[in-house]
Amino acid sequence: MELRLIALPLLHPFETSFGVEAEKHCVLVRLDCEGVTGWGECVAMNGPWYSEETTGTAWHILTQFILPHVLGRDFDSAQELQGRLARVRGNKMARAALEGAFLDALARSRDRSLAHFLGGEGTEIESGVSIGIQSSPEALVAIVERELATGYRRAKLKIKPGSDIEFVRAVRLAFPEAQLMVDANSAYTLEDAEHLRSLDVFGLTMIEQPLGHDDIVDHATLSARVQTPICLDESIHSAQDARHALELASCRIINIKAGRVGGLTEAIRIHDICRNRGVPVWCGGMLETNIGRAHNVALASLPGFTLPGDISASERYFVEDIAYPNFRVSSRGTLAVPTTPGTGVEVDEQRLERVTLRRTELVA
Ligand code: OSB
Ligand code: MG
Repeated sequence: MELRLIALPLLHPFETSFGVEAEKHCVLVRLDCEGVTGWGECVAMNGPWYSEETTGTAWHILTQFILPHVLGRDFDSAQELQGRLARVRGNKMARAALEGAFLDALARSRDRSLAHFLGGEGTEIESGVSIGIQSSPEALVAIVERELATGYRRAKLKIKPGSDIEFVRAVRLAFPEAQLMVDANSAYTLEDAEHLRSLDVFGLTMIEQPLGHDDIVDHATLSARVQTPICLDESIHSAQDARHALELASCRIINIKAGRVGGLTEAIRIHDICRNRGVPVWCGGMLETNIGRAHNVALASLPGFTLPGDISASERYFVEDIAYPNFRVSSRGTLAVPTTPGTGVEVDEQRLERVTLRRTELVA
């Protein structure tokens, strides 16, 4: 087992209601098992702004509590692996990184693509873009124009108080027919319900996570007060959370991120719950490298992912990635699902070495 902390400069700084990211830091897990290698990417960021996990906490939990507990053992399924980790509370992103590496290795050992291994059916996925907060509505319109011209199926606009209604209005006026949505990353409270209701006139597909990062009660109240469907991201950490949110009518759509919910297995459980209830889901993103992006593409190939995901072409994110081939967007706004074994991407060891800040190895 190998753990690496890497730093990759982003092509463009990414601004959300919780801050600006200029450089992507993440922890990567490599598992060498019986002749195959699997890679997993931890989506925890540098600071605890999206969730409480960070690259530092993930490193700590993986090296102290997760990896030593599974090192040298045999597992035939991700369920068995997760069973071994049942004692570990929370730390979903750390846990998901290991499960991702394990599933990549397992799919490779069976000579199957990760997508097929997970039950994916599609040969391509619908791709959307997530656009950070810009300095002016005009600047935002210019970026949306470029992205839609590339072919992306929908544009997600990051919003926060002071950078919301006028920005959305400008984009909607410029692109009357485009599939648009917004993501507030918990920047509002229930007191802003009337304000958020003024978004209803723009025909947005959804408002993502307007209220508290851990809330599902106020979201239910808000959901009843606005016409635009509410989508939850930050608040959903498990299949149980998803079930609770749907029972309370806190949301009508769920953004699924394997990292946020403890791995692909739990992500698929949420997919299944939503599919049974006719609730649409889509695959979120966390500015992943091609390793995490490939895991997302595999997940998004499952049949319940009926809305375009935040899985865009590799070249939107980094000057140079650490795994290849890059994901490219077709003129129809889709990404091809790899058919080669595992995730379908291979790590460029030299490139990886150059961006590594920290490395450790555990040998059975
Ligand atoms: O809320 O969906 C989010 C990136 C980092 C943290 C949280 C979020 C995001 C994105 C980016 O929206 C999606 C992408 O990877 O392109
Ligand atoms: Mg979000």
